[in-house]
Amino acid sequence: MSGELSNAIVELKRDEVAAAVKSRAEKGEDPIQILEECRRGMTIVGERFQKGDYFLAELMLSAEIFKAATAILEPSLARVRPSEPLGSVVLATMKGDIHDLGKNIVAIMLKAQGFEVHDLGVDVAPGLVVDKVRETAPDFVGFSALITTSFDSMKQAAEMLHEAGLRGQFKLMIGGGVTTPAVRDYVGADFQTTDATEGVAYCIDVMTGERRWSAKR
Ligand code: B12
Repeated sequence: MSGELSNAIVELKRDEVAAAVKSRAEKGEDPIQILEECRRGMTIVGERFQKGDYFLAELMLSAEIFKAATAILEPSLARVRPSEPLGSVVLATMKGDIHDLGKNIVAIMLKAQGFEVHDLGVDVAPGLVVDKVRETAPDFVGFSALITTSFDSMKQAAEMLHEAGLRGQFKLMIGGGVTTPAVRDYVGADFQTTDATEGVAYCIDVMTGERRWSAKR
């Protein structure tokens, strides 16, 4: 069973992916596990693109297939929704980067856990983040990065937030396929992950006062 869904993504079998995701979700399988299999398929699509076996058209088709899978899973991902907001998060994919599939999953999962999410979208100028932080005083700012050229805009935003005297008021987290602990340090972020579940757990831990993540770093 495992691997079949990833392969169907890699082979760009739109209907097969949708049918498998739907049937597994209906059987009550963990939606995060299903998404993780889809994400693995997307990584292989990326490798094929890098090797020149796939072109932009295939990359775009894979994104559509993944988006449809997320839409099928959204109701089960968003099932838990406490009434009291647990905290708030400003999310963005920064200037130079238009990838948003991962960011959108993080947004769905954060909302499901009771966080208020201000999603600024993609290709976001650093100044817009500063404005939104000033306006909403969030507990977290999260940047999603899939392309290395956005590292500098994430860093610039962090520096601008520092200069505006706002940086001490929230935790800065970064995520997305190309991020690493070294990128976290370059940007000046507090936390980095390539796993939405870990990112959400970090936010919950910080809000509930458990700082076990800082011990892990
Ligand atoms: C789909 C895709 C596209 C789609 C994006 C559609 C969309 N709406 O997002 C399209 C076709 C538009 C695209 C365009 C391009 N792409 Co592209 N793309 C991909 C691909 C195949 C999958 C990315 C993806 O969505 N993965 C699935 C998601 C769910 O995974 P994820 O983002 O990592 O998210 C998970 C976690 O990381 C985490 N997470 C994500 N963000 C955050 C944020 C926070 C705060 C937290 C806590 C967690 C978190 O949560 C998610 C779930 O666990 C990757 C390959 C790869 N290895 O990833 C290439 C890839 C990212 N693309 C690449 C490139 C080169 C491009 C283009 C430049 C191609 C071109 N020549 O035009 C353009 C870029 C344009 C731009 N300026 O951004 C390269 C980047 C190389 C690099 N090192 O910089 C990659 C790696 C492919 C490759 N191997 O060459 N792409």
